[in-house]
Amino acid sequence: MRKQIVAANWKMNGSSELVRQLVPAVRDSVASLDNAVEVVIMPPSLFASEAKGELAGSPVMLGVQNVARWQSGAYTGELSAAMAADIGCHYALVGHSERRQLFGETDDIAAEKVLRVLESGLAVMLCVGETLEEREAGDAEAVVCRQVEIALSGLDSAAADRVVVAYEPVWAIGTGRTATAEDAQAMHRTLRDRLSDMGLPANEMSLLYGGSVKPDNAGALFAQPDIDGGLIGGASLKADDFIAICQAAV
Ligand code: G2H
Repeated sequence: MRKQIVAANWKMNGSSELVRQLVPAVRDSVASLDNAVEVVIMPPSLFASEAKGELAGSPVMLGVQNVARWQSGAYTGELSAAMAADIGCHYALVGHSERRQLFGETDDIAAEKVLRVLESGLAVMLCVGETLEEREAGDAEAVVCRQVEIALSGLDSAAADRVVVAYEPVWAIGTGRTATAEDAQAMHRTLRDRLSDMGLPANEMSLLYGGSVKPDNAGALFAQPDIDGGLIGGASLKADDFIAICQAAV
């Protein structure tokens, strides 16, 4: 049985007040899910310690949305994977399309970050996904497979149990457009086959879908055989919506 995972990516949203409101609400609601779903909250890093405090004793996990590709040193403004591990995070996102598009992160940089995350003892949530132009050109599968191959090229298969891949078609992010459950399933199947070709234990690895997941489409997406949960942006900022999405993954 693969782990079902629902992760909240707050992006650059929220405040201390939102941490105090939303994190306890999620913590208390998912307690009734009996660990059937691994729930992860990734607030802005400045609020991670405060969120960790709210999660004391809870199985809800904490993550960061980005890490540096270096371990430590003179990199003003950067935060390392080791620092995230130090304050009790379990996960780090790598390769989100907003990092790729707005901050010039390449597949090679994503590969370096994957290694830093795994060296620090954290689990990595690697994001991949094609743009609309790439999909319309018929290149979606090739793009997504290239992204995963390069980013995971240094991966020792023994660490695969700390690797989650999130397929997030760029055209579906924050747009209200979601891939159909069938299209998303097809890409997840392709990804799983490619991970297997890479010598990884693909059938044991959780693959998430992300891109405008909402309470009303989560059930159909999560019912697909190769979709093991979701990475949730906008809807993770509303407690009721996020909790409903977590419940849809049971
Ligand atoms: C995709 C997703 C979370 P949203 O970026 O990573 O955001 O659900 O707002 O499309």
